[in-house]
Amino acid sequence: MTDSRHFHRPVIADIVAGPQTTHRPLETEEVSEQAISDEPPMYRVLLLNDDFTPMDFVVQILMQLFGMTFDQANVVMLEVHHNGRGVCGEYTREIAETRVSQVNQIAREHEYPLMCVMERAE
Ligand code: TYC
Repeated sequence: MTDSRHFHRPVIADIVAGPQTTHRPLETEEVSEQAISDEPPMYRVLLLNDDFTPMDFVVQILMQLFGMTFDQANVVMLEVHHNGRGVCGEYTREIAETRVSQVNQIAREHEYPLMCVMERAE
């Protein structure tokens, strides 16, 4: 004759607590170590201030090359104008390099000294 009290039957509390292992489900905001190491390094693309490039030109660059709205572009342009530098966006290395080249090439074609650079993000 079997005494069922000696066997552990799952009860509601067990189901709510989940499996008692060292692993637990990730919270929605968490990212696993594996996922982080799989991500490519990111680079910030920055515009630098100068005294000669027209504000309108900078705004057009931010809209055309960085997909900003007119309002977003004005915020970033004024950030650069007042603080010396501002972030256009964060990209993987090749995309960041392409954006930097495009900005610098267009600026040179218009004979403006506008400078665009990139740096590793975090
Ligand atoms: N300082 C420039 C001016 O007064 C405007 C400017 C803004 C230039 C941003 C470069 O990245 C820049 N005309």
